[in-house]
Amino acid sequence: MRQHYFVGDHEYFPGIGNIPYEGRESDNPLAFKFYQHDRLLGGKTLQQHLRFAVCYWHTFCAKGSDAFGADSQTFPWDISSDMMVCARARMDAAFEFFTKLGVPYYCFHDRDMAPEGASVIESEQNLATMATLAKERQDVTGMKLLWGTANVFGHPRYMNGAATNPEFSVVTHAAAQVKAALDATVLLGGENYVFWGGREGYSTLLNSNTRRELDHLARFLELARDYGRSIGFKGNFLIEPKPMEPCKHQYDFDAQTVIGFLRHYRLADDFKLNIEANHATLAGHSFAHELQMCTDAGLLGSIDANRGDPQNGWDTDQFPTDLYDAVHAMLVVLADGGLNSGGFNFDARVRRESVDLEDIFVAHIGGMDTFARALDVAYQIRHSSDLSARKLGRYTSFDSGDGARFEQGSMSLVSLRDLAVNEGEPVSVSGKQEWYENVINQYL
Ligand code: XUL
Ligand code: CO
Repeated sequence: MRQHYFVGDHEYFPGIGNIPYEGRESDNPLAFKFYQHDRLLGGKTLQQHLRFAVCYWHTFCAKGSDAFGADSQTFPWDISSDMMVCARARMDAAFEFFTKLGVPYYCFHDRDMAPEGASVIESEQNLATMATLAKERQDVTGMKLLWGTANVFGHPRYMNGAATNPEFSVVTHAAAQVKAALDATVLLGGENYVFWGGREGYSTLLNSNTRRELDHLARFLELARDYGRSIGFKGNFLIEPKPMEPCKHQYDFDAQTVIGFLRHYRLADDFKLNIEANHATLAGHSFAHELQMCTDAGLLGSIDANRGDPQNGWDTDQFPTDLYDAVHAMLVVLADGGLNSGGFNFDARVRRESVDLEDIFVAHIGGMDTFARALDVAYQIRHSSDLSARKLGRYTSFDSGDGARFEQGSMSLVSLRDLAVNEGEPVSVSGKQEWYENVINQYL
């Protein structure tokens, strides 16, 4: 039986124990119906396939406020006007939650874990203190850090950007935060380090030199990489694309934009991408499309698992429950050989109206069950249906003869033209989209 953890005699989630696997027949809202962490599938346990992570920010910091209303949720770890006292209590609650839920990983921003101080030095000390405490908790529980990051978008000093701010003194503050967050990530054995460029974009071209700002962003990332490597960070640096919100236009718009940026600035050896489902849909793409663009480039780093709302045009960060969407995502992940050093981080929050602490458990259980089930379905589709073979079969005309020579680059435009003349009109070949779609439903 796995051990859950709480400090002293203070339990933040009383009445909730380790979340068990009870199978599909169970009516228990606090049990997994599909996620059985030690079940083997294709030589790996579900835990190894899915590498779930809980995020610190939505789960232990966000309290249900929106643009029109104040916090709707109260947390028992907000116990003092001294923010460091709250930070310690929040960390105890977080590790109790992680271990009761049974996830192997968590993720954090500097400011989720430790409050900003009155100076750079005080902020650094706050984070170092909390990271040391987190290290102790990790050692006791076996919890691991999937990634750390710095919140260089929330403070008003970043309103015109962090690394892309037109004012150099703001860039230096972003650097101070990223340095401290890298120090904490390395101390905690973080497997990745994320950059989400919340304010790295512009509101109007009238006041923005986009070329200079992009150069500054690349230079900043280069310096962060060099510092990270100098202190022993061996993991991937990850960029998390998002097209808009908070900026009208963000420089890390979508996967292909980021891949082009990384290659242009020669950063693609150290940086990969962290794909978030709701960011994909905001960019007008599907979640699976963004994952596919990354795997095509060999640059899929990790995943922020959530979903948007089809009727809303903003980042609602809901827990993923759409099985159909999750199956499409898992097909791409499995075709890429799995997540490697990435994971499924629930960058998601319960709704403003979900005010019971239990709701946080229920939400994560739902997300984990969704991906566990999607993994199973996608695995069966890959191994029992002939979907992959038929997809491969669509391209056989490039496997030999002139098609193969074209792929190898040994044909000219004129020789292609001559073949068109000689062979006449091609026979039309069905794309069979409906057949492919029916296979998904057959296995769901
Ligand atoms: C914002 C978002 C962030 C990043 C980390 O939309 O997704 O929480 O994941 O900064
Ligand atoms: Co995210």
